Amino acid sequence: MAQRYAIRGDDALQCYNFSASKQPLKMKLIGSLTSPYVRKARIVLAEKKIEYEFVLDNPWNADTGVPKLNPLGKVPVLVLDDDSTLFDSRVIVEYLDSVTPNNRLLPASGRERFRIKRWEALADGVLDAAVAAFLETRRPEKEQSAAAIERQREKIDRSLEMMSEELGEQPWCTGNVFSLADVAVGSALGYLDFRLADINWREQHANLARLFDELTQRPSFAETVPQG
Ligand SMILES: N[C@@H](CCC(=O)N[C@@H](CS)C(=O)NCC(=O)O)C(=O)O
Repeated sequence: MAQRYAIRGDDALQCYNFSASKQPLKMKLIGSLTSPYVRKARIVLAEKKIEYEFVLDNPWNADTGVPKLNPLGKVPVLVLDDDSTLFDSRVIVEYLDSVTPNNRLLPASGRERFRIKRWEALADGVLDAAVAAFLETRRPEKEQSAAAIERQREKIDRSLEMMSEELGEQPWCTGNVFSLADVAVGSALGYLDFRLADINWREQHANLARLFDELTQRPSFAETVPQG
């Protein structure tokens, strides 16, 4: 099994590592322009300079094809050259980081790898809470629960507090090197601006604002700002 994975990794390297290559594009990312989890995958694809086809599909639409690719009915889904699929975003970004040595975003092993994965879990948890709070506000007004929204917002507040404390004055989340932690945190902060703009995280956490400003200068972030 491990060996097959390595072979697929090598194939992928040959197919996708050359942006000027005439090879047909075989990797497809299925997702929407609003999903922050899809954005995370798109940022990684851009940072790693991997060519792919972006197939727009909103899993909330009645005619969505997403459940055929992912029984959970969620995006992103990555369809590989042999038509096998990968989900969710954490699995996809780890796979993408492994198929080419360009701009590594995660060390292959060791404590630093898990420190970065913990940042990603924290940022994705902010997204889960923000998505839940946003969806609650989309329910008919008399069915909405203020307590449910508040519970999610407390998770966001506590997590931003931890991010800010751990970032401190470092240039990037885990120190001097840009990593998957920054991709995940940037996607989460961008989503708060997009869907829960009344959360004034910039005023409370000036260092997160400084990090976010730096991230938004990168083409990978600038080209994937949520729309819709
Ligand atoms: N943990 C998943 C979360 C993916 C997710 O929840 N995606 C949302 C879009 S923002 C979705 O597809 N929702 C459709 C649904 O829940 O039915 C990941 O990281 O990929």
